[in-house]
Amino acid sequence: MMLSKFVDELPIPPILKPQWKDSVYTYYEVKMTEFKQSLHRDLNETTVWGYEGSYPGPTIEVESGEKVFIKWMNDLPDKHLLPVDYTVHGAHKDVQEVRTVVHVHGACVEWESDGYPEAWFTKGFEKVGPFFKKQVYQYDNCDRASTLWYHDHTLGITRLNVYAGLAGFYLIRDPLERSFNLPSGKYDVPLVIQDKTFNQDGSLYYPKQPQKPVPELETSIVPEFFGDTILVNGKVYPYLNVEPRKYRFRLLNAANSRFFRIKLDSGQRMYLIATERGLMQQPLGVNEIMLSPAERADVIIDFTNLEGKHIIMTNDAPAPFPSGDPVNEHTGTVMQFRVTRPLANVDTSVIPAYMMPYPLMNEQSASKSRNLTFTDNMDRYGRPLMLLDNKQWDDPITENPKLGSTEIWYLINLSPDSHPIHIHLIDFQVIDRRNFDVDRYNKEKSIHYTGPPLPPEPQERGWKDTVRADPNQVTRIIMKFGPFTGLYVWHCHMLEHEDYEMMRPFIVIR
Ligand SMILES: [Cu+2]
Repeated sequence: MMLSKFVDELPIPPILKPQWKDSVYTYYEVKMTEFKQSLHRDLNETTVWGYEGSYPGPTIEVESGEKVFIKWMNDLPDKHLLPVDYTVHGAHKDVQEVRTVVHVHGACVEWESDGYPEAWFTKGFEKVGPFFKKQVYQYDNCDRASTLWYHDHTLGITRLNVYAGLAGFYLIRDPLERSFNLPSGKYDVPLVIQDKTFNQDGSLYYPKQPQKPVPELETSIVPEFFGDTILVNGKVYPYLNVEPRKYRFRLLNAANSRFFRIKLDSGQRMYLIATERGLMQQPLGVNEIMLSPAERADVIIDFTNLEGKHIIMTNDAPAPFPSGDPVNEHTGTVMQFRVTRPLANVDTSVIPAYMMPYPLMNEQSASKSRNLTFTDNMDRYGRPLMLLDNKQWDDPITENPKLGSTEIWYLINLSPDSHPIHIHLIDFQVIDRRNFDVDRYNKEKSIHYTGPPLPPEPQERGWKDTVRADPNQVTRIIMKFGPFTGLYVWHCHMLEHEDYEMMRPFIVIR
């Protein structure tokens, strides 16, 4: 379906209001429901799932260190909006079809409140998963100012729940960030970028069958899902009227599997100020920004002296990345900025010269290194099955870092696709990437490098929680485990991979 571009204004998700807030703690209630929402002028209203009646969900804004309690509630119908695949772990015929659990991506949080995939709950908490511990989650927000997001994380149906609309922003602010006089208020705009495909009637399309259908089963797991239409903040190719001044945009890739490589067609630079988990040492002028699923980047775009100009944000990342199909005019377009608003006030915001130190973690401080492979296998129906360390979700836990210890993980990608790897609880630094001999690894189970270590890309020189592990490379990351012990997960953030075994539990032990 061809939908006109730039005919709907960019929606800005509302800021969630707490039920209670005092100097000790803040309490929110968030209900998940099904409703209809207009995603494009020429499209019938689309049935979606959202939080508090909004897709994307309302933005949760907290202060670093604020004690926040959230009661996430499921008030969704009993029947899933999208085709559930009963052959996938956690989604078998004998469990309720509509299950939810919420993970705040990037949160430093106790494990009982992290949204463990088997801590799911149904409508009214009638049924709960085997790892469900509590109804009200507690967030200590021990992180620095950063752009986090919340989304569904239920075992075996995350791809469907997120695609249906269950995602929103969770922003942490702090005094240091405020001290820089960055563009703020209405000039600080979150942009969640996703891809979807629509049926003629405006409903969401998600493939029901893989290429080789399984006659006795209704299946929907596909190697990756790529939509043919791009949405920002839940609108198809929106436009935003801007003033001739600086804006801060928080870019989030919340697509199921699509990577975005973002550019502006004006050729102008964007000033990257923050990676996923905080401000960078100094802003970095870039012409493009690579965002694999779940990665974020905070940028300042300066529209000063561009009165009357229309600027298009574009994407040119192949799907699957890096060697899949090139984009077309639809998947290569994201949104438009129109510099049409008069300047309301003199723009006193700044692009700071220096923000905060980024001390590199010392490799010698690591007490353990782990070799973790990503492999491409096949299931009994002939469908691709990607595994981490050749293990499935239900295999015994093998990653058991000690509280307070530092580890280096060697992400050894033996598959042809790039995989965005996310580790819960902690933030990490990318040490390097290095080409290696995949065939030799498969034979000898040892790494033989074929090139020098490549430093992380400039846009990756900051605290992160999701990293692109490219094919034929070993990507090394370093992190310190804490401040909580308990059961967490690490996984590929391509949701079709995550839902089909490319996820593993890990436990932080004392
Ligand atoms: Cu993957």
